[in-house]
Amino acid sequence: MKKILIANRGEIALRIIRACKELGIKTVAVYSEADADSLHVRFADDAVCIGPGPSRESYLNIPRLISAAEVTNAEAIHPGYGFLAENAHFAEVCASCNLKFIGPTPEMITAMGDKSFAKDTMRKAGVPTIPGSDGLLHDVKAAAAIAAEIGFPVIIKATAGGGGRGMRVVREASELENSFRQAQGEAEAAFGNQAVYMEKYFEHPRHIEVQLIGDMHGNIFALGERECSIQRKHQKLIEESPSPAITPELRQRMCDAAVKGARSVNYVNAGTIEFLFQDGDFYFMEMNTRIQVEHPVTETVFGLDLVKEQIRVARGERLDNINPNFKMRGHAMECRINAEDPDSDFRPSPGLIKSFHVPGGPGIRVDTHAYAGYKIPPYYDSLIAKLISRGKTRAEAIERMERALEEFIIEGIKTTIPFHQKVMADHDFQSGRLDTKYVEHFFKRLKMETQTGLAA
Ligand code: MV4
Repeated sequence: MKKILIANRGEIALRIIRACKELGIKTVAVYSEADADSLHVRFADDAVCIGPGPSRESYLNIPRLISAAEVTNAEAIHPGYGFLAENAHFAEVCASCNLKFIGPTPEMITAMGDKSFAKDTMRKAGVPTIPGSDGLLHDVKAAAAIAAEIGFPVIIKATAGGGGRGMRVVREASELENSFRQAQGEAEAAFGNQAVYMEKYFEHPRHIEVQLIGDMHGNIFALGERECSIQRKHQKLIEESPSPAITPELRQRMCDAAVKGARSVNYVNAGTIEFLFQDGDFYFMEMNTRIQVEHPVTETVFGLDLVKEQIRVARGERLDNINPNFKMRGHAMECRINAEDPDSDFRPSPGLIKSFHVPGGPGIRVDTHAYAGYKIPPYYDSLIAKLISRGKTRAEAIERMERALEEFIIEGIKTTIPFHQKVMADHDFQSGRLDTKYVEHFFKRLKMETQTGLAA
């Protein structure tokens, strides 16, 4: 593999270019007209404009991406995350054009993209799943029977959904019929597929996921867990590894379950199994068939380069020859620095970055495509930097994060830095008391404090 086209933009495009450089592989950047000044265009060996046209659509234009690979003689395509990373059709087109798709097979992407089928597959492999319909719900009667069996509250999920899209919580029997029909209708409108399934609803779960990597020779490794409970509207804001909730025994069981599930589908390349964790038990939720935004957290505690490993396994190399003994050390944490105003409901804040100073020093890593003078276009997600800290202990990772957040200077736009500073100083966060309602409760507490402050 001598040349890879990167079908993405922003920090992940740079991240992939870095891995390629170290492996001696040439890179091709693609860019929309809005991204002509981007660093991925500057740092790649070749760059092809896949605009003009509305900016987001450029990176989703399969014929243009394939043409760009053909004219530059690229042999493989790395999709990054988002855009076409979990598009089975794209992976298939790549294969039919003799371009290696750096990721799992189209069949696996399709299988794991169907959330009910993925859950069935995992249950049959012996992975714990959430009690529920064990397959699709065909009518209201079936929905009522399952709900009566597992008890309210229940959640109805679109099988074509995922990542929090197409879900509906039902708290009592009287709401069931309406909710069922609404869920079906919304699923049809959003995904062109009305199929839904049902689960027992957990009120205060944590989101904990296990990183996997598999090669083409049947080797699959679990690289520990990431705690991802700090999210808002299904957008993660802070991730860390290890999770403060996970004991070595639990980690072993979770990793074993994840490997068992992945093995049952002969999984190859990087993937993640998301678990819902509550009251000491974990349950399969979804499998992501891509490299994720938060992969640096795992890289930091394992001391490896996941993007390089993705490329190596795509070349057919064996993982057991690369690193037979993956081991976790210390603690890592990631804050997503978004161009958003945390004081105004995280409203996007695109525009010109007037000054930009990146923190450094011991235990700090910053993955970013931004620089002073860079203009953040309004068309894409608002991630502008990932700030990753490492420490011997969780406390040290937090101290370094606090120090780095203070050093990070970004002028001209609003960012999530002040939010992260408040979270790092929060007692609940420091003691590891987290769940998926953390951000919501954090803002409620903040509001109460301001109100009592005003009253006094
Ligand atoms: C759930 C749940 C509670 N009970 N399923 C949201 C994203 C998608 N992967 C599944 N999600 C959830 N499924 C049951 N049975 C709560 C959520 C959920 C959630 C999960 C992980 C992280 C953040 C979340 C925020 C709201 C709801």
